[in-house]
Amino acid sequence: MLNPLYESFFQKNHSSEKIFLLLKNDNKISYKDFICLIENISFFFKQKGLIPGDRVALKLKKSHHFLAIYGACIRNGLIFLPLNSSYTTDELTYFLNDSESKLLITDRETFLNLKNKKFHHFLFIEILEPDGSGFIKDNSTNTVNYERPVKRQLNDVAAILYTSGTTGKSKGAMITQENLISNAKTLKDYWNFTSHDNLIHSLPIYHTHGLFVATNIILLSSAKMIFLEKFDIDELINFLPIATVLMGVPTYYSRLLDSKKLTKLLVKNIRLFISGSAPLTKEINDEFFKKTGKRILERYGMTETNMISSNPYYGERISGTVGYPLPNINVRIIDSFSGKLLSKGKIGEIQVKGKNVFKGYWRMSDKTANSFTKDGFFKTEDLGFFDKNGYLEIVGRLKDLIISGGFNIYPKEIENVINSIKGIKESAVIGIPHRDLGEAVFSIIIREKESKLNSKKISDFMNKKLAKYKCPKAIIFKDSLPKNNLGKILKNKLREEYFNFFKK
Ligand code: MLC
Ligand code: AMP
Repeated sequence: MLNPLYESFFQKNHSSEKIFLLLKNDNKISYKDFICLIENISFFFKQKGLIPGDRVALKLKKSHHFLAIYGACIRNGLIFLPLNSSYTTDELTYFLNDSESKLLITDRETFLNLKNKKFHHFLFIEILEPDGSGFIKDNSTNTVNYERPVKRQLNDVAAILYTSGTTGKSKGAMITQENLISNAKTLKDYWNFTSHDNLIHSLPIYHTHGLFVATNIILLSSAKMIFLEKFDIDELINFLPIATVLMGVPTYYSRLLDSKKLTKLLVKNIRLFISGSAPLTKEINDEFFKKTGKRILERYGMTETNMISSNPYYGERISGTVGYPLPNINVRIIDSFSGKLLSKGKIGEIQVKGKNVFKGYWRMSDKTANSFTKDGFFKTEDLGFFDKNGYLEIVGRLKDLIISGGFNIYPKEIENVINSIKGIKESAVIGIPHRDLGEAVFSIIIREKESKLNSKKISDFMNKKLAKYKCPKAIIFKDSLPKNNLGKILKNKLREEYFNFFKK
């Protein structure tokens, strides 16, 4: 194949009149029109002088243009680099510098905010307005793009997705063509997707879940998506009767359960409810089953590995577990101290090997080396065990990570920002249970003696520096933090102390 990923996901739908996306106000986009848009953008990239391997960053609201830019990057061998649309200018500057992106496609406001920022390299910025006007329309030609897709190997990097890290510095996970093709094929078969499916898509598309899991499976199956700008419970409920599959984070299901409109009749056409990105509690899964008669299928994945395990489509779905390792993916449980392989029932680190596992972290060879074992397994830093029937259960994390509504937040990054405020002595950021978000960010702050800082001032500062979802949902002031003999903050103790804070 000339360009395996492009051919598998996009080229195959080239002349299909079938609907790919159902948008707001009953607007529809066929596969044919979608591919035509990709070809236009691909032509523009070529004219701009972008060459294979160049990084193309995107900070945009969700739209079909976003997906077409993904396709055009794959077509031209460019590395697709989607970024959270709520990142602040400081966060964005880090990603653009670190990745040495050649092109950023963004909205007008971000363009203006970046005007006086310094970059380590030459960066083009193109504006794309929410209605699609901007560089695509300005440069669109009605001529057909006769250039063939750029030749790519399976091992070539197709995308870089940034994931935060324990040190507070984000790492770019390099995802290859093979990672994406192998995982989408596996999931399509495992979850029984066909061209008749109609997926409700209300996830963000800058993360593995909404972009690779949802979109790639639909493209591969030549199926349809009800493509919603964001998660909105009323909109979702309106579309449930005409959809066949819903993919979401646990918050979707807890919010659905809160709605009086959730009935067996409403979801009668849905053949599959999938949950992932964060733990789905047994209570939510069981309550959902009771109310709808449908058992949510929980699966487990990571940016670095795509999807790792899933409850079965046909067999029994066990709530509280993330199912079996997917076909051709090797999953093992290792004792993190001795490095020994553990048997069923024993808790240890989940390690993964297979075509789904990423190539490494962008320009961080030490971090990459530390993330793999000598025999090539990726260390997830998630803790779990296999039960007696071979179902994987996740019980905790070795990494100091908070998962809030499916977004990953590393406390260190938040603490660094809090501690940089004049008048703050130290701080601890923890995740505590929250019914809607699963976990919520919570900060405990120690001020300098004379400091007059209040929580409003601290919040205002943080909102300028960090994307909103990372900012603490509550700030508490204390005189001191509990520490061990080595001076390390005892976060477990704090988690215990504030466990019920959001339940009040
Ligand atoms: C929004 N806010 C959040 C938040 N989402 N705060 C904490 N955690 C979150 N997840 C904040 C906003 O900044 C805003 O702040 C306020 O909450 C309301 O914003 P909103 O846009 O109205 O939020 P809402 O619609 O309620 O969003 C909740 C959500 C959303 C759960 C629908 O967060 C979401 O779509 N999550 C999905 C994340 C995801 O796709 N993860 C996949 C990662 S890939 P303020 O202060 O302005 O009120 C991965 C691998 C794998 O993990 O296995 O899949
Ligand atoms: P990310 O780095 O955003 O890709 O998030 C990956 C992390 O999300 C994993 O390492 C897990 O900790 C967590 N995760 C994903 N799916 C699940 C799940 N079904 N249950 C529990 N944790 C999950």
